[in-house]
Amino acid sequence: MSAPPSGSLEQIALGIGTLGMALGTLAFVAMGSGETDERKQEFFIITTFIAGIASVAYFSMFQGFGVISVELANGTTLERIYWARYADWLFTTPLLLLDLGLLAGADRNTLATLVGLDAGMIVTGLVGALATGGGSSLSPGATRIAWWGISCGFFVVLLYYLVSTLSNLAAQQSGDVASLFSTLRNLVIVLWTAYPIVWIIGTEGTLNIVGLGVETVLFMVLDLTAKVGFGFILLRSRDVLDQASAAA
Ligand code: RET
Repeated sequence: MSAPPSGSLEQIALGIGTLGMALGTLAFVAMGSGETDERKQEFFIITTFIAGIASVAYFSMFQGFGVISVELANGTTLERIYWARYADWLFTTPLLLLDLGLLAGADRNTLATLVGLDAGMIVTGLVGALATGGGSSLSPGATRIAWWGISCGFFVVLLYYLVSTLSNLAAQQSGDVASLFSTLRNLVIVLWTAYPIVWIIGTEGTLNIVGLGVETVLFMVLDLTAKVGFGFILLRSRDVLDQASAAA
């Protein structure tokens, strides 16, 4: 627990994030309310939870909960590290992959592999965000960057699964499903790749090329697009979801 966000840019970004996620959640509830097909309901339920979890995470960060100061072994203090992001991502990124996996018609093993790689990526990213470098032969900065590298390792394998196994499965689906899958997969590849970049150039990576205000804005825009934008593209395509669930 810590003080509420100090800078106004940080505060505004977290406020917009909270509102955007809450509106997204309500919109997805409304879009799914008339749905009677159980298979199609899965997509609505998963996507609503993605936005719902993020609304709560953003509201907590907006209120100053979920942020911690990290004292590095060299005496520098990183005043505000938002650990709440990782709590959000730990649940929501596997759910996003579940949406994509169900669309592609993936089996349990493929889904479990994707979720496992994803959890590895988020948890090692969290370790990097909290690492002090104490007890390490590396400098604090290098220690944190090493964890970033490990997390990126999980991410690269995850991307490989998306473009190979999952894309091959999706290619066996109807033309509409395959094309919706590739739109969403490309969106995921581009947006998700931006996260490690923002992390490393922001406060977590200790490079401090961008300050916390700008970093918070960038994560907010990415989070809204990767969750609410992704959700709208997926859920507005009802007839395509019909075909996806008919094939499952
Ligand atoms: C971290 C740590 C550094 C290395 C890597 C990361 C990847 C994070 C990703 C997050 C995606 C979040 C999404 C949220 C949705 O709203 C954890 C920043 C590789 C890919 C999609």
